Amino acid sequence: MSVLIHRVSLYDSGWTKREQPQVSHDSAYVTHQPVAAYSFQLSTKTSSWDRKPTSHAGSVAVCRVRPQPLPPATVAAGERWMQLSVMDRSVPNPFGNSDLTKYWNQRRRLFSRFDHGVQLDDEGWFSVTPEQIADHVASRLYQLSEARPMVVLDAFCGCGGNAIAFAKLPNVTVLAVDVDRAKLRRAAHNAAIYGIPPHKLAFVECNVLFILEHCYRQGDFVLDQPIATPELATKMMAAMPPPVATEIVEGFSVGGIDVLPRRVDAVFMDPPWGGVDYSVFGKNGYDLHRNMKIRRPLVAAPPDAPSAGDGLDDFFDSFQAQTRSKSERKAQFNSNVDDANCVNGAELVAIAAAATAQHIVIYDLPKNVNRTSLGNAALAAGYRGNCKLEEHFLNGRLKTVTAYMGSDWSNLVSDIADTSTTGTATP
Ligand code: MGP
Ligand code: SAH
Repeated sequence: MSVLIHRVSLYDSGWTKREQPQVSHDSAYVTHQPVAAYSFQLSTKTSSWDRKPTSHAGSVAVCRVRPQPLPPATVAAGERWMQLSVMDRSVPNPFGNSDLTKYWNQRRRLFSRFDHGVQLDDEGWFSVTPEQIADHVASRLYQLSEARPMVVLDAFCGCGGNAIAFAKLPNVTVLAVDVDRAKLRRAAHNAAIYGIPPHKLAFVECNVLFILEHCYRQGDFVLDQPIATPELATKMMAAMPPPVATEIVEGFSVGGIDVLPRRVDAVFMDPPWGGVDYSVFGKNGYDLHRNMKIRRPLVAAPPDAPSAGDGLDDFFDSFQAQTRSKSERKAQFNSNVDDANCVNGAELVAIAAAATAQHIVIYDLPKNVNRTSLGNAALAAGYRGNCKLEEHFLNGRLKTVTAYMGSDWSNLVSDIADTSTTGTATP
């Protein structure tokens, strides 16, 4: 098993010609075209965050022509170029939580249509995939699908960054799962802002491990099939989620597993990494086996047992005081998750691979994920050959990485050998 590292350079800040035709930012949105790139316009219109008028001249709206990372070497006479940044520090973070400021300042990087009323919660702020990266990952899936109609299961939808990017693609429909209904409602609201047609995206409130382990085998829906052994049947019944209500949010269905399609073609996973402290493990130090923990569905408690809640609130509240030392943060990382009732990031690969047709699994990971732990996870899941890992550099800075499994990528081997960037993951 080799992990082929591939650098992807994306830009959402850069240089643009000053006399670029200016299009009113409202019309920029009503086109509902996939947002392939950004440019910026100064706007003194209302900030959609609180719908109060803002006088900050630096408050910009987004979505036009791709800026260049550098101005051209030769500038024609009369041409004027200006530098644009997606960052906007001119409006103070309205949340009062200083840990959010870094994400607030890059809100239009997370969603170029942020000013149209995008909604995020605390975990959403630090977890959502920046739009440029989400769009890029979606375009890779599109290449894999060879433009055939496809159903993608977004296993950890959150507030919808990736689900929206997949749903922008023609011929792709998305089933977006999360344990947290409040996040799914936000995701539906955000999808409406991007003009996603409701028939392309459905939201399911469920622990995705139940769906991956019990509802799909090699891409086919099997929940209604006979179960091989009584033990498996007992396991399945214990993990079966309680029925949940279906509601329509801005045209999108948000409900339970009753809407699962007969087939899924690919699984996309952007799980919780354990919060913002993932960086304490240092470069290449985040081990999928040791450091990532995904909670299993709670097994139904006896009727008189005290309520355990969903157990997820404290788990995701990673905005803790940063006064802890690095070693304390390392020791406490994911320490509140019961190892006995979770799967780790390596096991998750195997579970997803077994559920999907052709084992197409796309896995968003922290930039410091240990490449060997990824290779070992892929090998243990039954993959052979190569796994591609794309490193997303946004304006030259590494943000996230994405692993693509289910294809051999042998066409990449010679390219990569040329540039000596191959990381080999041997079992
Ligand atoms: P970051 O490390 O918090 O920011 O997350 P950045 O800008 O790289 O920080 P810096 O201080 O090192 O410059 C970078 C990106 O990773 C976020 O925008 C999210 O897309 C993603 N991300 C971060 N976290 C903590 C999570 C997480 O727990 N789960 C998921 N799924 N994505 C995350
Ligand atoms: N890709 C998303 C961010 C995902 S963050 C975006 O771009 O917006 C990870 C999400 O996983 C969180 O919303 C969390 O509620 C959800 N989650 C955590 N454990 C889960 C589980 N076992 N099943 C389904 N969702 C889960």
